[in-house]
Amino acid sequence: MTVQSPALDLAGAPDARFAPNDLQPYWMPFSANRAFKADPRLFVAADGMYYTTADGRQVLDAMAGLWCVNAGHNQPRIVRAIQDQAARMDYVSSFQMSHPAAFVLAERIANLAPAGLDRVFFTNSGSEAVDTALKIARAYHKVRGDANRVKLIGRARAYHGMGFGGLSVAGIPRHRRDFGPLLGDVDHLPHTHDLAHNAFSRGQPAWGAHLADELENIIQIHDASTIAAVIVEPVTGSGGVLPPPVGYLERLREICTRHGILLIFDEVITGFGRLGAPFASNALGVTPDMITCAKGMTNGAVPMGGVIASTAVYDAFMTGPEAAVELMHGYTYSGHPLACAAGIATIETYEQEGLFDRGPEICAAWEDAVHQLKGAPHLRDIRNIGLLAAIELESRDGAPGARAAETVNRCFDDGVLVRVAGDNLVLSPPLIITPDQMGQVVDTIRTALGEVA
Ligand code: PXG
Repeated sequence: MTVQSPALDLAGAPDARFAPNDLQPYWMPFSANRAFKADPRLFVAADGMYYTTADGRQVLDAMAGLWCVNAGHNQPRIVRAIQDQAARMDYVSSFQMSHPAAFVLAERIANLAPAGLDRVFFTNSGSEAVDTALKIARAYHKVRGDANRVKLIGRARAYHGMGFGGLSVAGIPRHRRDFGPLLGDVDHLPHTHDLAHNAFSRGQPAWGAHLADELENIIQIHDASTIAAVIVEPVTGSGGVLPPPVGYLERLREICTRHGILLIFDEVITGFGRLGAPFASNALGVTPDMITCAKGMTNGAVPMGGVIASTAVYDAFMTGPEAAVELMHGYTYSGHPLACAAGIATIETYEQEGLFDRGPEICAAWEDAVHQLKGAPHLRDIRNIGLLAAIELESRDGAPGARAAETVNRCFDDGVLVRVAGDNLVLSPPLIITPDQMGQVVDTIRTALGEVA
């Protein structure tokens, strides 16, 4: 069926070349294309906490774009850095050549990451970061003469991007369903969400550390000598914001170390300030062997991702002939000059605005704000950690997710951008959100919940 696009009011488009005549050619990602094109939702400008829509409305961005604009939109320092770099040098390959900013950014990131994690491999997205980390894990064991270690362990409800590697270790069934066969040598831990034990937790739930022991069972089945790596999001993000139970990540760390298995934290969402510290690993005091990151790395302004590896992992590769390529992997745009310029300016912005230092204070205010929703209609759970939160709603009979989707649409009409994940409203505002804006988010959700059936 062809849907005719309605006429668009594009008063906000800066240039006639950017005003579409036809919405059909663009096959939109993760979108209901026909519904969107029948009723388009276009944004034309952004600043700080707000988007401006094509019809001139201001919308408070309670999602930091898509979990990425951690310092708020159009930060002047980042905008300027991108403009300057584009005018100076548009592109240079990273294969057997490079440019200074790539080294500066790697050094800055290494300084932010927990001690021992100080080698940075650049990618262009979180998906590429995850696939890169999984490949490094397998190659690491191989280069050390342990080539039998190939199996990868993920977790239920996990999101690790859309590459075949990331999808294979991920645990959101609807994402995996249409694309098999995925990688075969994979198993999954159970997730940690159980409302009988951890409903309405503030921060890390007290119950659930023992669920990490399931890794011991998985190891028994497969034998440790076949397992390359375990990958988890320290806080499950897209799967509905599930903070780790107290002690859970520590146990995973201990079990992996004992069995010679690499532990990868996928910090694509939790990295760069989301938990009030540079990484969740810093905030939660557990250090993996590799961190994958993206999103907040450039404040969303230029696509970029990366793998932060331990010195031990890196050093394992630095053993053959010096003229030989140690890792046969990389992308045309690895360490792209615009992304590196944006990345350096982003870290400077986080530091200048004190977003890491003020983290604990902002996160405490956020926790108080979202838990004020308790008592609103249809609620099953409220949970939070850092500047993340999920409001879980009762499912409507036979229509899972419908009530949450309607609520989110009402919030948008009332000027607040919230995201839906199944029956959850998920929130991930920029770290510059003020107490008043937190209040607006909560009031808007409360009103919307009062209106939906
Ligand atoms: N890992 C994690 C933990 C993520 O959240 C990725 C990897 C992949 O990153 P890229 O840059 O390749 O998209 C992500 C991305 C949603 C949603 O609906 C979340 C993401 C992407 C798209 C939609 O919450 N996270």
